[in-house]
Amino acid sequence: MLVAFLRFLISLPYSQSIRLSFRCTSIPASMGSAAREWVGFKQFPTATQDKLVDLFGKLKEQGVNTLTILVMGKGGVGKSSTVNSLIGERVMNVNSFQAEIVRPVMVSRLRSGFTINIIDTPGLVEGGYVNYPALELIKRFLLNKTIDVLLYVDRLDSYRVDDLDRQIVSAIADGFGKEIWSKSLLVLTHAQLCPPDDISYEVFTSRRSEAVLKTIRTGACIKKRESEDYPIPVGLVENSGRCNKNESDEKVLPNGVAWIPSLVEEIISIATNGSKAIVVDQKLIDGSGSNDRGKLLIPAVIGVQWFIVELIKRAIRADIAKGGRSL
Ligand SMILES: Nc1nc2c(ncn2[C@@H]2O[C@H](COP(=O)(O)OP(=O)(O)OP(=O)(O)O)[C@@H](O)[C@H]2O)c(=O)[nH]1
Ligand SMILES: [Mg+2]
Repeated sequence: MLVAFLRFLISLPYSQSIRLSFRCTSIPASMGSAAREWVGFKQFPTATQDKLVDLFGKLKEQGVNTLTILVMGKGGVGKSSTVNSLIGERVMNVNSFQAEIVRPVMVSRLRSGFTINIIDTPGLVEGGYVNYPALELIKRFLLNKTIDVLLYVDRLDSYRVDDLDRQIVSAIADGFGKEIWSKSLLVLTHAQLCPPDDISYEVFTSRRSEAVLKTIRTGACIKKRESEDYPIPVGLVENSGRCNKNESDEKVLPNGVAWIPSLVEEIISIATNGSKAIVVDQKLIDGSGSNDRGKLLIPAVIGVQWFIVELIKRAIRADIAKGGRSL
């Protein structure tokens, strides 16, 4: 028992170093594809196209010709499906049963001088823990890019939030600075749902949204004043081909909202909300996130471990000496 405990203690710095070296492995960041003509745009119903032309036109009036959207969230929540829905093309593979992408992918589309970049990313949870290597990959991929909007994706039809959700939010804040949350939109997929018997769709969506938003505020340590200055909007999304449609053939939610133009409107309102876009430079990548701060604690942790091991060794030696004498 004692020997096993000693082994465990001695093994800690080793396992830690494995984890760090994995995190720091430099994998060349793909720069993503160059902007192609946005053919998927024409696949949207005319009513949606008209609304989008109007929205992008307003952006261009403000001198904004490019919009870069980062999509993050746990695995399987519908990140890639949402990218496909927004682009109107099946650009990302979607899989119900396993993780589909292992590194970030940027999709760029060009329409009438306006470029939309959407960066899809691997899920941020692996084996029940925050997937720090994935987060590191995402950061490196984003080097020299500017993020206008973060879509933080989760599911509307999950009923609970737990500590892992808070940890993910916290890891994003540590990795990119908590300011990234002032550029974020909470996207809840699977929004064509039937709520439990006793509550309406509106009440269900607002309760679920508030639960996730509260977790974001706690996880990213967002102060009340900050959350009032830059409230995080919520966008409801239904990616399924079975999504109901209105008379104009637009995909609509149970509350009647045509969600694609509505989501794009929210995205644009965040991009132009007055808070600074997130510039991912080398400083931010090398930055002093909590994990990097954690690295500074490693010598202290190793020191304490060494001290404990020495104490235990001495106790064992004393024990053996005592045992020897009693024989
Ligand atoms: N009904 C419904 N299914 C959805 C929705 N969004 C995604 N799905 C399904 O959920 C599964 C996972 O979707 P993905 O888009 O691959 O999820 P992801 O977050 O990209 O997953 P990873 O890349 O593995 O992290 C697929 O079977 C999708 O068809 C939605 O809004 N409604
Ligand atoms: Mg995906």
